[in-house]
Amino acid sequence: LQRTLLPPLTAIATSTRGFKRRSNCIPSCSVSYRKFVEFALDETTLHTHLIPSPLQEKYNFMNSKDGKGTLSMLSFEGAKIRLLRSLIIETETMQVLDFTVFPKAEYDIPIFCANFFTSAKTNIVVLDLNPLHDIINQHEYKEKYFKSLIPLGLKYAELFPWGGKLTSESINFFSPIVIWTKFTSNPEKYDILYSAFREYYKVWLKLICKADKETDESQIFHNLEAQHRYLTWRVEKDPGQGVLKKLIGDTLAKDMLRSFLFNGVDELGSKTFNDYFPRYCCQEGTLNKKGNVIGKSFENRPWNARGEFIGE
Ligand code: BLA
Repeated sequence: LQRTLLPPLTAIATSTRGFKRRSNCIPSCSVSYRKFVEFALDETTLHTHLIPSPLQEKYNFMNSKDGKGTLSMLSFEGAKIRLLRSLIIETETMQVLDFTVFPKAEYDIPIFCANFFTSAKTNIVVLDLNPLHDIINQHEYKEKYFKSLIPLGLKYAELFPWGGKLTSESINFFSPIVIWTKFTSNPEKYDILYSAFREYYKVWLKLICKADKETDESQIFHNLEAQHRYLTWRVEKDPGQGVLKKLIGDTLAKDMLRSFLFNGVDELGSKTFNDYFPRYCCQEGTLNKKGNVIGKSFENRPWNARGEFIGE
């Protein structure tokens, strides 16, 4: 089935792969994130059946406003997968991958998250199995999913040094094996990033394959609310928003964030950003758009080699 779904992507790939970027090649074009998505889809369909998401019809391909860039979107659903979606942005100066898989609320497994931003100068990378529940204070959830993965995290923590300070709230959405890094463009690093992506994705697939369906209504609600909180955070605070707005304009960018990238934010719950993140509320009670009431923290990796949180 997936093969029959791939042609649009492949067609787009062939039409853009050989195009003029090649002649005025800049460092950022040494990477294409298409093979990452192709790997993930192939690997997923080895284990489970994927069907196209209803979102696919509306969100598939767009040109940027200046006509120089493309945005390619794919989305699927599966028996245990609420939404698997990817966005690839390719312009003359930048390559972006935003690939996330949201499990259904009956499963408390982490959210798979790969966000890679590549420009001529720099790469900004987040690759993680974002925990659904608090792992800093909740040992049970951490033991259940992350204990056995610490060696994997350590291997890549050495290859990809900590990317430095980040919005402090983000750390609650990251796991002890998060790869949060920045590096200057370099083909070897992309190869390592590709292996990391494949390893992390395979590990995540194992988790979802093994996961038993939750039947306790209150636990399902707890999972649902955690996913809604996550979506609410990302719709509001995703650092990629500025780039998206520049490429396709405010209205389309907003629509893409709410209805495609973080689909579910308007359906899975009714709490607002202020309900979930009251500390972000400024004095007048309106949201601080600049984003940094809490500020940036964690200059260094806040987990030790045993995967224990050592941030303040
Ligand atoms: C920067 N992206 C960042 C940073 C993080 C992330 C932590 C560092 C700056 C900061 O913390 O504000 C990513 N943050 C995440 C993720 C989660 C989170 C994945 O909380 C999940 C819970 N990045 C993208 C996309 C684009 C992008 C799609 O994922 C572009 C379309 C760009 N990210 C981007 C840019 C920066 C950035 C340009 C640097 C600019 C900045 O720091 O604001």
